[in-house]
Amino acid sequence: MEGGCAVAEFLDSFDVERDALLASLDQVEDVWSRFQERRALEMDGTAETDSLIAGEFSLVRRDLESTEFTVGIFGLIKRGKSTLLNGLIGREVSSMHVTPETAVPVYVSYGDDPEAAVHFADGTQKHVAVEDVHAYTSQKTNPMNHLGVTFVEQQVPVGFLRNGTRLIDTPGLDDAEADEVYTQRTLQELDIVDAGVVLFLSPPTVGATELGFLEDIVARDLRKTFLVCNMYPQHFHDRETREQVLEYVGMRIVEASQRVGRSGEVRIYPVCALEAWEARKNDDIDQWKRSGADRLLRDLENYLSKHAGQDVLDDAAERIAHIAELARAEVQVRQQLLEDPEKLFHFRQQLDRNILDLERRFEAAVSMALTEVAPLRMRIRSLVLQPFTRAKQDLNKLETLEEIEQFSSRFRRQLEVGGELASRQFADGFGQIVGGLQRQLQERFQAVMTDLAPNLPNIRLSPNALLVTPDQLQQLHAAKRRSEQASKTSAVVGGLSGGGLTVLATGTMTLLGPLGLLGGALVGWKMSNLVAGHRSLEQARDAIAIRLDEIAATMLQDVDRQVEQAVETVRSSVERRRRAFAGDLYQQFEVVQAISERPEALEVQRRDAARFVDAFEDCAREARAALSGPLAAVG
Ligand SMILES: Nc1nc2c(ncn2[C@@H]2O[C@H](COP(=O)(O)OP(=O)(O)OP(=O)(O)O)[C@@H](O)[C@H]2O)c(=O)[nH]1
Ligand SMILES: [Mg+2]
Repeated sequence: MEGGCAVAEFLDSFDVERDALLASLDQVEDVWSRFQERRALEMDGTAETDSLIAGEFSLVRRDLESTEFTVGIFGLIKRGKSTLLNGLIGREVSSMHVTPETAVPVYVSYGDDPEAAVHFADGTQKHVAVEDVHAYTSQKTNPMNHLGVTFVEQQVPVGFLRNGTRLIDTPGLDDAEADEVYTQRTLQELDIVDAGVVLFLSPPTVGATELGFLEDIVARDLRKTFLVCNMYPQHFHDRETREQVLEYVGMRIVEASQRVGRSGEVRIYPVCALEAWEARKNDDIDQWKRSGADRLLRDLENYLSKHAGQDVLDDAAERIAHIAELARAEVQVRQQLLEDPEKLFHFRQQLDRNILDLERRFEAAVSMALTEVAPLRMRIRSLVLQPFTRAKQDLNKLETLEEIEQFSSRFRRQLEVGGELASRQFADGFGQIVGGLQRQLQERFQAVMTDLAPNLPNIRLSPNALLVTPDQLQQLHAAKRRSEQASKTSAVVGGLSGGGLTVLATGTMTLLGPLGLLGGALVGWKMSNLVAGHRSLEQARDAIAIRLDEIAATMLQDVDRQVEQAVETVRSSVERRRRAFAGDLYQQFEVVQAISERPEALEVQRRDAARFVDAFEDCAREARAALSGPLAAVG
């Protein structure tokens, strides 16, 4: 049933806006390629330079086309998370049961045909039939996750997921198998998802665990948190009882937020997840509305399109306008030269000087920025080492081989989680360093352009333009895949892709790879072999202590290697950008020189340049105007 059809309204408007932006991107690209064709004709056989503008086209297109909004569903065990997810989707994508059920995170996103893949801790994945997914996600068939699954991914043809919304069901936070580090890690996901749905149970008590959990939740971003009081029918349909329950729960939440010093509006949605699920099965729209899921879904959609979605659109519109302005500036350089070809010689000398200067300044900026990498590397190294220090202390307290075995599986998880935290901190830290570098380079770039043609309007490059070339896009994609895998692998619930993308979009292509995965896998097979091979407790302990050191050393080597790679990527991309920039300019000069040698062509070319300047100006205006359409009316 399309109980979600009313819901799709917001997404439609997002899609309309996105299509409008893609159309205006096409337009700029079209004008640009006509301009390039001209240039190619004039240049007669000169290899095309690697233009800043061409690189930007593919980046903006990618960011617009691959939008992803992640909504995580969180809560203590048996709060009806899976039932709510299934209700929202209208299919049984996650199994439900009265006893602890969800053993691993379940990701659901859009696909024309239903499809499922299971991802394992060793980095492998396996495609399975959608009907067989529960064999991996259920506590019954995969108790204590002995299959080593990190998450399960499903694609379903459900309309409202089509714009890239991804839902994540998570195991209960207080799952007996989970330890503190695991729970903290899940809670951190709340910082990364675009929106979080947090479930509480209605029968009117909020226990100490739930209250503690609540404080952790409300200490975070309240705006994107949708608190759901999942009600059993007896409360749900008796209006007075329902209000009392809501008031009670509401008061506990307000108190909790006061304790952690948070203020702001707290929204609580009374929902009956079971009823929502049944409404979907029975295709009963009235029941669906009564269940409260209707309102929750609408508000969620509304929130996503107004915040996460609007950010994506605004950013793209601005970047498209910038590309058009950059192109216009490039034609304007040519226009000015055509006006007075006598100046060409003078300009060229000036450029020679400026380029040399630029080269020196770029190099200085890069070296300065990269000195900040050393302290960051130290921080990451100590983060990676933390679990080892604790593990060595714990090891001495273990009394039996069984305990050692349990210890090894717990340690493995801690390592995965710790590794993932390290990756994320590295991405943040490195992103800041690169961001600072970009700002400096941009100023240099602008200074050269202004020196060269003082009458040009300010040229602003999007932050990507200086550091990323089209052939680096591949690296970028590889890094993104790695970072996604790293986050999904080790976390209870993934969703780094939202955060990962943001980091990458600022030009960082250097997230640490799956450290946690590496550590986890090392511990996994090395430790179990050790325990099996040693009959005495002492021997096993000693062997493990030695092995821990080995694993730590391997991980640190991996950190160093990856940090060096990151530094190298930045260095070489700055160098490439600088060369491309100079190449573009010199090419312009050559074109103009060729034209000015044929006076009869000069007039035609002047008119032509003026037309291109106008065309790019129109493009920039239209890109900005594309957003003042339907969505602005909604907001
Ligand atoms: N009566 C009633 N039962 C519900 C409601 N929501 C969920 N349930 C039932 O509660 C049980 C637990 O639901 P699940 O969806 O498996 O809960 P969960 O939070 O995913 O549980 P874990 O994954 O084990 O943490 C199931 O038997 C559901 O049918 C509700 O609103 N009313
Ligand atoms: Mg569940």
